[in-house]
Amino acid sequence: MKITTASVNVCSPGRNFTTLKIETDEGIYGLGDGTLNGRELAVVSYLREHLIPCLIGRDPFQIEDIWQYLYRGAYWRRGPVTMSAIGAVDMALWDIKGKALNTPAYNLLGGKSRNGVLVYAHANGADIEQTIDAVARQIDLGYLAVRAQSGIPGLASTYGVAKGNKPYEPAERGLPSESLWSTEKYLRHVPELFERARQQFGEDIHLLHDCHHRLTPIEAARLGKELEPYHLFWIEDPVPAELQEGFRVIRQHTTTPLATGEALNTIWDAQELIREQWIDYIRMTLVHAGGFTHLKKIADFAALFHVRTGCHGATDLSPISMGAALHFGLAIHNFGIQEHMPHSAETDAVFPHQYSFDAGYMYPGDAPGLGVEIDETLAAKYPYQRAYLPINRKMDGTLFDW
Ligand code: KDG
Ligand code: MG
Repeated sequence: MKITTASVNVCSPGRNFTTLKIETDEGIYGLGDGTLNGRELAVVSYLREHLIPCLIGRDPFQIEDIWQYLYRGAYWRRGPVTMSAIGAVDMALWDIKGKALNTPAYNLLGGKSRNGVLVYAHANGADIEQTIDAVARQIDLGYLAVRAQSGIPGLASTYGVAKGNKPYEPAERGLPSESLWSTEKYLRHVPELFERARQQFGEDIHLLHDCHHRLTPIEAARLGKELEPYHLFWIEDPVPAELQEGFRVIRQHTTTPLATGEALNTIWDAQELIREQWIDYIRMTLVHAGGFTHLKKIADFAALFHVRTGCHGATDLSPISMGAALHFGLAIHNFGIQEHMPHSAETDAVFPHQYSFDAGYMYPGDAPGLGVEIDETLAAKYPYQRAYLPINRKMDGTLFDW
C-alpha cells in the first residue's frame, strides 16, 4: 500500500478543528486530528508545507519509521506545533492500518484491558450552590467522576466557569479577552466548594479540580493539604509544568493526588515528573503528543512509576481525538481516567462517530480503525474563524498564567 495524497481540512462548527486525511492507492484513507486551540493555522501550515510532501509514496504501515522520520528528520524537535502535526499523521496512519486489517485500533494496541473507559464530566457554576447543582446534573446523567469549578467571589470571571447558560468554551472569536485573577480569593474559596460537595454527594463519587497552572508550588501545597479531608481524585495543573522540579515541593506537603501534562508534548517534558513520582496522572493527549506511537511509550514509561493516564479531552480536541483516546484508554494497562466534555450537536454532525457513553464509561465501538468520520460537505459550511484563548492578569495588571 502507498500513500497517494493527503489534505488538511479546517472547519468551525462552533469552534475550530483541524483534520488531516491521508489517502492510499488501495482506496483506504485515515483521519487524524491536528487541532491546536488558538494556533490552528500554524499546524495546518506545518502539515501542508512540511509533512505532507514527505508522506507521498510511503507505505502507511511503516508507522514507527514514518514517526521517526518526521520527528528526528526535522532536526528541530518537540513543541506543540510540531507534535500536533505529527500526532495528526500518526492517528491517520493507525486509522488506515485498522481499516486495512479490518479491526478496531484498540486491537492494534494489544486488545482490551478493560470493559469500558471511565470518564469524568465537567460541572461549573457562578457560585458554590450553582456548581453543586451542576455536579448533581452530571451524576444524574450517569457520570461517576465529575470535575467541579466554581466562580470566585470578587472575580468577574474565572477558568472553567461558563458565561451565561452556554456550555463552557474558553476560545473566543476576535482578539483575546482578558480576565483578572486573585490567588488569595481562589485559595479561600476552593476548600469550601469541596467541603460542600462531599456533604452533598458523599464519598462514592470521584471529584476532580483543575487549578489551570495558576499557583506557586507552596500555594499548591497549601491547597492540596486543605483539600485532603475531601479525598479528591486529583488536583490538576497546580503549577505551570515547565519547571518539573516545582512538583517536588507540592509532593512533600500533601497526599492529594496530582495530575498534569495537557500542555506538554513529549516524554522529555515529563520524564522527571514521572521518574521522581511527583505526579499520579499524566494528561498528555494523542493529538498534542505525537499520536499513539509516542503516547504509548509515555504510558509504558509511566507504568514503571505507578503513574496512570488521565488524558486531556476538552472540546478543543476533535471527535477524532476523542475516539482515538477511547481506543487508547481501553487498551493500555495503566489507564486512569479520561476527560469527557461532550461536543456540540453541530460538531457531532460534522464528525459522525461510533463511540458512546453509558453509566459513567465510554466505549470506542468496534468499527475498523478509529471509528470516526468527517462529513466534508457539512464541514465546508463552517469555515475557519480566528479565535483565541483568554489572557489573564493579576488585579494590579501584571500578565499572569491563564
Ligand atoms: O485549549 C485549552 C483547553 O483545552 C484547556 O483549557 C482545557 O484545562 C483544560 C481541561 O482540563 O480540559
Ligand atoms: Mg486542564
